[in-house]
Amino acid sequence: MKFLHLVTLTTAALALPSDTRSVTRPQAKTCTSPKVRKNWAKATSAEKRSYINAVLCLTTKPSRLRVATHTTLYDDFGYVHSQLTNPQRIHGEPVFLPWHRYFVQVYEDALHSCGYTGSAMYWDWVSEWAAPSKSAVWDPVLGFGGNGSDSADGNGPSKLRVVNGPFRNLRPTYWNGAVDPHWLSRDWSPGHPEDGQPEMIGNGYGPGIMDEVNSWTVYERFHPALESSPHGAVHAGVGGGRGDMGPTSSPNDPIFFLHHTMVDKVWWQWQQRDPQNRTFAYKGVRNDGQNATLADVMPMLGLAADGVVRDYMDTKGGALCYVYQ
Ligand SMILES: *[C@@H]1O[C@H](CO)[C@@H](O)[C@H](O)[C@H]1NC(C)=O
Ligand SMILES: *[C@@H]1O[C@H](CO)[C@@H](O)[C@H](O)[C@H]1NC(C)=O
Ligand SMILES: *[C@@H]1O[C@H](CO)[C@@H](O)[C@H](O)[C@H]1NC(C)=O
Ligand SMILES: [Cu+2]
Repeated sequence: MKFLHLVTLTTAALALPSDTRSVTRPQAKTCTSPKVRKNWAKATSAEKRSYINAVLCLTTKPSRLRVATHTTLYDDFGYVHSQLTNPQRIHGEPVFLPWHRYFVQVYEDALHSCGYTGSAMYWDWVSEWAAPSKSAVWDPVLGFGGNGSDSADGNGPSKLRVVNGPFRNLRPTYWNGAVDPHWLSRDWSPGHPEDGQPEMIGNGYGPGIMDEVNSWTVYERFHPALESSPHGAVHAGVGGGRGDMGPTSSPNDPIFFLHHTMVDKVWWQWQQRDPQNRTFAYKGVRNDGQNATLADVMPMLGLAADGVVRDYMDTKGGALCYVYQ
């Protein structure tokens, strides 16, 4: 099964902020005490509370992009991801992994500006594939709330509002590329036991698929395997057709960042299995037909400085300083 990109863009692009700014390369620095990224399920209550409060705080900070009125720093993430998907510049090509690695770091830095002192955290969907709906990440108090509801909820039938948890009153501005304020939505894919398919497309990110993904020894085969299933299956399993994790504005759902931190962890583990060969392994064909290189620029549209791929390959060098637990 392939779950490539889920929803085609139909909405008109908003005005694109200037894309001609210069790129800032990080100062060469040594990473002596890397931050440790944790599994949400194993974090303390205090860590979870602090993370959740910082996410809510992002909705009170001014937008860095100011492309539409009444948007916040929270909305900037969905906007940037959406704009870079239409036309497609960050999926289905080698930059998928380093771009999302950088994006998660930009988000972690934004959480720090909101008082959070910890590191990005991940949802370990590999070990929870058989019953993903039971994961600690969906806890209504110390988590992200659960499935959306199709009862009258103020969103209309096209989006299923999340009605519990700390984000039940979260109101993202964008849906795909359009201004369309709505309540945070999820539409967990139901299981189909008759087809042997568990809830939330769990078999798309279970150990069988992961063995296959991890069996690739070169980046140009490993990257597309990781991007389709598990990555795409988790988006589709959580977002369904009527949830924020489906469309190109998927960073609207705060679980996006725990999902992408896990994607990053899978890549990191693959790099760690042969650091000499794999830390800077980066190859494949870009969507513009050119060969990818470590000098490729990763746009952030003003949310942060544009980055250079080379600076985001090693999590303990270049612009980064973290490891996974
Ligand atoms: C999520 O909620 C929707 C709407 O009620 C429902 O159709 C779907 O089966 C639910 N998914 C799961 C996995 O419970
Ligand atoms: C790196 O890859 C090459 C070619 O695939 C292989 O011959 C070599 O043994 C690998 N190096 C290490 C340290 O595994
Ligand atoms: C990409 O690299 C391959 C060799 O790895 C080469 O054969 C091909 O011509 C290059 N393509 C472009 C568009 O430069
Ligand atoms: Cu993405």
